[in-house]
Amino acid sequence: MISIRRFFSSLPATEVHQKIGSRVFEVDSMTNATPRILSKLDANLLTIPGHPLNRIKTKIYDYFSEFHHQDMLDPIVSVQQNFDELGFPQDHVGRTLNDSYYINRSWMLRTHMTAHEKEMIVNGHISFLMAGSVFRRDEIDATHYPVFHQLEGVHIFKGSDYSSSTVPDIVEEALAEKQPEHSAEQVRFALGHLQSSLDGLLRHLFGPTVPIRWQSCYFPFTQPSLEVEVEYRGRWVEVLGSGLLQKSFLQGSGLSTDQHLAWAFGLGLERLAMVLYDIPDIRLFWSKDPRFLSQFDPSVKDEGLTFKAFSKYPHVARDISFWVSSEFSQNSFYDLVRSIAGDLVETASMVNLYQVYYANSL
Ligand code: FA5
Ligand code: MG
Repeated sequence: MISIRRFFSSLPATEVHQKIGSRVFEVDSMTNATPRILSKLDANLLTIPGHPLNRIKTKIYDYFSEFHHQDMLDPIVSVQQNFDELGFPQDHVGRTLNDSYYINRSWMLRTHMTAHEKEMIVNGHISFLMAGSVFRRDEIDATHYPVFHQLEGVHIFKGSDYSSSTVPDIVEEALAEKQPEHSAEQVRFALGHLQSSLDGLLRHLFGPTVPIRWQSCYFPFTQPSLEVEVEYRGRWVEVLGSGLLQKSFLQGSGLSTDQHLAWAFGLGLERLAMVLYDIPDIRLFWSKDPRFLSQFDPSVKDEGLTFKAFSKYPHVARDISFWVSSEFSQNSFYDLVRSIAGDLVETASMVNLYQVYYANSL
């Protein structure tokens, strides 16, 4: 980030603009995106071959092979795109400076990939996926990081698509939430299609027997809205939000009145990767440590791949040699380590034993 000061020396030299990438933005009272957060804009973890997020993204693209996909959308969006056109009420907590990163009062770092749905639909896409980084001001712990990645999917039905179909079990209570413009049959059909697509995706990722739980929830831009949890190694993890897009949103995106049935979902890629590869801390996705990167090298096969924990302290390699007397044993060495470094040393082990004999020729 480079600050540009006013050219006119008569004005105070306060920073009124900032340059981000090739764009210059005005700074105002809403600006709260820090240089550290802005430095993450170019990270592009999704494009690193072998990285766990890249692996999951690719599996999802493979599963929805008919869908157009896009993962190079600019993470700086307008407040209009991120909130207004999706029907977020003015007092929604997501809009606050406490929760979101603003470039200024008009521009922000997207908080979800849904911000791009309208531009994709306006550009004529009917079935599409979008993956990218999203930004939320949040607490600091092993499951929260201010930048994470979402993959969003949208499918718009054509008028003829829902005349006849087999309908799997759907969340019955969601039917009661239907939009007035939709008939009960349309909602059954579209929710059935959504649920079977996502159940299929989760089985594709986690195996055919993974327990999946659907429940009603709320998003301003979908109705009914549903979220999904999967149980993996004994715990339920919320992996995605979904629903039928609001008719008003679809029409605002330039669709005709008979194209008012569409589903959408947005899932958290870190959540899926943490579960699938047994990665215990969300910060590891940003690691440049060779002990992480080597485990997710593109040459490492995906089948059965799980993360092997390593010390949170960086690896330090030192070759030390010294003379010892014949009374010195392996445990004498460990005691020496303990008395000098205390608990800072996590493990010490013998990797090699050389016995050196000296012939006394004198
Ligand atoms: C959304 O962001 C909606 N835009 C999703 C959506 C899209 C709904 C289309 C309907 C239609 P939510 O805030 O719940 O919803 O986030 C979606 C997913 O992102 C969550 O299910 C979770 O997997 C992931 N996620 C949310 N917050 C975090 C976080 N702090 N850290 C990691 N992953 C997160
Ligand atoms: Mg949620």
